[in-house]
Amino acid sequence: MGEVKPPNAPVEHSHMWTIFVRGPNGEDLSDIIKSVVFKLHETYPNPTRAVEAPPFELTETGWGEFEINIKIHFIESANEKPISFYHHLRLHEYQNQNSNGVKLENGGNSPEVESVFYDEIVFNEPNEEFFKVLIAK
Ligand code: SLL
Repeated sequence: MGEVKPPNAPVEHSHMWTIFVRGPNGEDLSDIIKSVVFKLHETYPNPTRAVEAPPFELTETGWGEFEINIKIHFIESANEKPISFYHHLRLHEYQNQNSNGVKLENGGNSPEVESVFYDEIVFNEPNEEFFKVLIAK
């Protein structure tokens, strides 16, 4: 976190992190997604966080490693079951290093690390209304 550490963040929190669900080009998916529920490690206050509007993302501070459960609820008219999966968060001290693990001279601590997964959701036999929404994208 360095100097951006929020004044109310507990001392043991080493990182600020953001988790998000978005289109492959960063596009807003609110015409397809109604809400995204992120279930955080049980040590967080109110660990079940529902994001009901875009951007479907959440920023927190923390430490260590833990799984985040992500549940995507689709728009009501789609009549599709929510999908649920996990993202493993690793909050450690990352350093710029080459492929042999040798630290780079000008590296130092990298201020930001990204771990982004691309996935494709296939809707089998979507209803007519949802089909129109999907092909309009
Ligand atoms: C670990 N098993 O030891 C994990 C636990 C828990 C992280 C990590 C926030 C809440 C708090 C938080 O980051 N919890 O203030 O504890 O790596």
